[in-house]
Order: sequence, then C-alpha cells, then structure tokens
Amino acid sequence: MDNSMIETYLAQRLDALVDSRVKEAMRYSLLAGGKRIRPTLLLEALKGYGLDPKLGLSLATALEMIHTYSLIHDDLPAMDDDDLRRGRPTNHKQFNEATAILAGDGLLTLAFEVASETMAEAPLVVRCIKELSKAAGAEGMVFGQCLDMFETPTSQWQDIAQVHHYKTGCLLSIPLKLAAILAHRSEEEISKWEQIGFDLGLAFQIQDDVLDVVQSEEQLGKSNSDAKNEKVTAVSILGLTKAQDMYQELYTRSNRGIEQMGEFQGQALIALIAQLATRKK
Ligand code: GRG
Repeated sequence: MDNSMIETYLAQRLDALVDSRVKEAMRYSLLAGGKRIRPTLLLEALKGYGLDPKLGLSLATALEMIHTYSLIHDDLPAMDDDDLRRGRPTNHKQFNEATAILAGDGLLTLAFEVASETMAEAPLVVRCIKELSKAAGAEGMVFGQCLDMFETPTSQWQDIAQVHHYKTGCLLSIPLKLAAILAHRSEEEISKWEQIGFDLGLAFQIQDDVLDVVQSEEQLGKSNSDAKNEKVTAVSILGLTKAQDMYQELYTRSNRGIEQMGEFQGQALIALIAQLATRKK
C-alpha cells in the first residue's frame, strides 16, 4: 500500500490549523501511522474506474479523520478505557481526557470541512457528504458503538454481527460507495459496492478479534481490552478456527463481488484485499 499521498494531505490539512493544544492532540493521533485502509480503499476504487485518485483525496482524508476521532473517543475511560493505540499511549493518557474529547471533536468537524473541498460537481459533493455523515453518525458507526456499549450482553452471533455491521462495516463500506458515486455509477451499482464493503467490514472485524487472541499488544500496537471488558467476540462465540474460516470466506466473497463489477478494473483492489487478509496488526 502506498499511502504517501494520503499521509501528505493529512499533514497538510492539519498544519493549516492555527497552533493550539487541541491541534497538537489531533496531530498526535492522526499522524501516528495508522494503516490508512479506509482512504486507500477509496483511492483504489477510483483508480479501478479509470479516475484520478486526486478526485477522492479530500473525502479520503475526511474519512481517516473521522476514523481517528472514533479511535480517540473509543479509548476514553467512559468507553473502552485503553492505554495503547497505534503503538503510543492513547490520546487521553498523553494529554488528558478533556483534551482527547476536544481532539476527537476537532477531527470530526475538520473532516466535513475537508470533505466539502472535493473538486466535483456540487450535487455530487453534497450527496457524498450526506452519505459520509450517515455512515459515521447515529444510523451508522455511532449507532454501532451505542449497541456495543449498551445492548450486547448476548451470546448470539447474529447480534454481534449486527454490531460489527454498524460499528466497523459502515466506515469500511463508505469508501467504496463514495468512489461509485464520484464515478457516476447507477444506484444499483452503488448498492452492490455497499454490500461488498459490508462483507469486507465484517471480515476485517472478525480478523481483528482473531488477531487480538493470536498477537500480543506490542505486536498490535494497541490495547486488547475485550477480555477486561468481558466483551463477546467472534472468537469467544465461534472458536478460533471457525472465526478464521469465516473471515477468509467473507474476503473471498468481497473479491467475487468486485470481479463481477462490469467494466471496473478490480486487480489492484483485490490485491489490496489480499494484503488485508494476511495482515498481522
Ligand atoms: C467512539 C463513535 C465512536 C466509535 C468507535 C472505531 C470504533 C468505534 C472503535 C474502535 C475499536 C474497534 C475494535 C473498532 C472496530 C473497527 C476497528 C477494527 C478499528 C481499528 O481500525 P484499524 O485496524 O486501525 O484500521 P488503524 O490504527 O490502523 O487505523
């Protein structure tokens, strides 16, 4: 994965802010070397449609800012209460809780300013911002986080899969959907991409549960608080082998969906998914 274009633009947009404590805290988490999967999916999907990835750079940057805000807030004592993220102390450990809340708020808000700078026709930009808001908000990722925190003392796989659909799936599905919107594809094709993204999101989350068990915190660069918080996970319900088989099958299903996507040139996206399927963190 060549993330250089994303890294450069993330830093550039952040550096444009007036200096402050909140800017420092935003920079601390945003430029801490995440995998940049969500923005990369968007740029690769645009390339598959023969479009210049620069068309999606603002939305890709916004997506990574939203993802980073969610990690900062998820790590807070009121949520998962974690100490380690992206190989560093979590934002509230490095600064304090109030600053971490503000850093998350600052990133979430900046994301929409940056998204509005997308160089496409205005109705298309408005549609993209609306879809991004829905994926991130109280019908999307925030809804998933709410289910996860307050509704999941369950051992039913379907309930857990529903949490993953919203909490992880929405933000992994939206880059593919946005690329199809920017490429002026039909509503039917946009929906197909959304479904491929949800399969990818579920695969990614089950794999995350597996990695939490088979890798150490040092290898992952983040705390594993699931056991401490008595979270039910794919591994605790399905067992390690079944969970591994399930995420591989979901990645394969995503690839099949991409191959069936008409004129779309899917090789690079499929190669990216192959990298995801063998990731170690
Ligand atoms: C606080 C509104 C709110 C939401 C939090 C993202 C999230 C929702 C919680 C983080 C914990 C978690 C396990 C989420 C599932 C998604 C996931 C696996 C996130 C980690 O994403 P990576 O692996 O992280 O892409 P990097 O650091 O590489 O960007």
